[in-house]
Amino acid sequence: MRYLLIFLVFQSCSSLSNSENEQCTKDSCSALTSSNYYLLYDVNHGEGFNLRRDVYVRMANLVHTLRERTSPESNWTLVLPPWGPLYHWFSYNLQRAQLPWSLFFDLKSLAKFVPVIEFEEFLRLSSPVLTIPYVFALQHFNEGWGEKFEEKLEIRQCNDEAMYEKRSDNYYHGWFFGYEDRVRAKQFDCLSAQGFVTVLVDYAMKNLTWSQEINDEHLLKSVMFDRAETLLHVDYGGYNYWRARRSMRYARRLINLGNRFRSEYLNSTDIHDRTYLVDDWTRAEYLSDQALGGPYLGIHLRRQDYVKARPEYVPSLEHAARQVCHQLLHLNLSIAFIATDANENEIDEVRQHAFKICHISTDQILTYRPDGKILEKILDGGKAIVDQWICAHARYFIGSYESTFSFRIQEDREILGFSKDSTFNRLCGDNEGLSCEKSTVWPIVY
Ligand SMILES: Nc1nc2c(ncn2[C@@H]2O[C@H](COP(=O)(O)OP(=O)(O)OP(=O)(O)O)[C@@H](O)[C@H]2O)c(=O)[nH]1
Ligand SMILES: [Mg+2]
Repeated sequence: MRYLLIFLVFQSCSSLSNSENEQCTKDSCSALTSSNYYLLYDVNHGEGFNLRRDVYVRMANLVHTLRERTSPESNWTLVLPPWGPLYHWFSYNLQRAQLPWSLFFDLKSLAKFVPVIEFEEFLRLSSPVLTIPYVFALQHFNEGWGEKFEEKLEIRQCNDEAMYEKRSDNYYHGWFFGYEDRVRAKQFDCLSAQGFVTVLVDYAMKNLTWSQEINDEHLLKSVMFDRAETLLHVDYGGYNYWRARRSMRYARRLINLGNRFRSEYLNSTDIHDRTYLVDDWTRAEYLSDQALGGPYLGIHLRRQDYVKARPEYVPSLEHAARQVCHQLLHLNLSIAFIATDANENEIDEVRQHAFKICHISTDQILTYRPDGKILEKILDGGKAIVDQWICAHARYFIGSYESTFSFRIQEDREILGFSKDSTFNRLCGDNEGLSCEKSTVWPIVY
C-alpha cells in the first residue's frame, strides 16, 4: 500500500497531450522541490557512435529546458552514459565497455552548456549500490503516429520484451551500462512517447514525486530514460541545438593527434587554413565562410554495413576512385585524405583504380592509421574522431549519403566557418554518375 502512495501520481497526468495540458511552471507544478536532480539516459544498443552523439544533443537540451523551467531551486545534472560495447568497435577483437566520455570529449566544454557528470562519478555518490528511483523505457505508440502530429506520453505495456526485470528483492534489474551488480531501479515503466524530448519536462515536473521513502533511503533524486532516441530534437538546427553541439569539443589528445597528422602529411595548419578556434566556444563568434581549409580533398567513405544498407547510394570502390579523381582535378588539388571504415584491401583497391583512372600515385591518397600503442589509448572512438577532425579541416569535403558520421563532420565544418558549397557534398552511387543531389544543408545558428 505504501508503495502505491509513493510513486507516480498518475492522475490525469500519466497521459498527456498538448491540447489537454497546460505547460508546467515551477509554481504550478510542485513535484520538484529545491534539490539536486540527475537525469540519466541510454540509447538502443544497436545504434552507433554518431547517432549517440546526436542523442546527447537532444538530452542536453532536455536538461537545459528543465533547468530553465525549474531553476534556481532545482539543479539538474546530465549523467553521461558510458560508451560501449559498440557494434563497430572491435579493435583487438575486444568489445570495450564502460568507457568514460573524457576519452573522447572535453567535459569542461560540455559543462558550459549544461552540468554533466561521468557515470562512474555519479556511482560514487551512492555506494555500494545505486538505486535509481525511476527508470522509464521510452517506446513508440504501437498504433503509430496517427493522422496529425501530436505530442503525447502514456504509460503502456512494454512493446518489447521487458529490458528490466523485477526480482525477489522488489527492485528492477537491467543492463545499466554493464554495472548490473551495482545499479538497480525502484520503479520501472514503459512510456510510450511521441514528439520532442521536451515532452518529458512536464512529465517529470508533474509526475515524479520524491517521496519520504526516497529521502529515508537516501536515494539520489534521479530519473533515467532508456531508448532516449525515441524522442525528437526540440529545435533541430536551432540556437540551442547548435549551442549543445558546439559544446561537444573533442578531447585535447585527439585534437593534437589530428593536428599533428595535418601538419606532417597534409601541409595543413590553422593559421594557413584559417581554421583557428577560440578555446571557449561560448565566446566564439559567427565565422561566415572565412575558413580556407588545408590543401587536400577530404572524403568520408562509409563501407561495411552501409554497402548493404544503402546499395543505391554507396559507390563501388571504382566509382569512389573516379569521384576522387574528378574532384582533385576540379579543385586543382593533389592529395585526398580518406576517412573510412574500409579494410586495407579495399583502400588499396581504391588506390589502384585511381591510378588507372587519373594516374595519381598511391601516396596521394592518405588514410589515418595510428600505430598499436596509440590505438590502444584512443580506441576506435578516438580514431573515428581524429578521422573526422582531419576531414573537417579539408579544403573540400565529400561525405557518404545520410551517414551520421558524415553529418558530424559537416557540423564541425559549419563551426569552423567553411562555405556550404565546400561542405554539403556526398559521394554518388554508381548509377548517379559524378554529380548527384547534395546533402541537406543545416546551417549553423548563433
Ligand atoms: N575511424 C573511422 N571509423 C569509421 C569511419 N566510418 C565509420 N566508422 C566506424 O563506424 C561507426 C559508424 O557508425 P555511426 O557512428 O553509426 O555512423 P553511420 O553508421 O555512418 O550512420 P548511421 O548508422 O546512419 O547513424 C563509427 O562509430 C566508427 O566506429 C571512418 O571513416 N573512420
Ligand atoms: Mg550506424
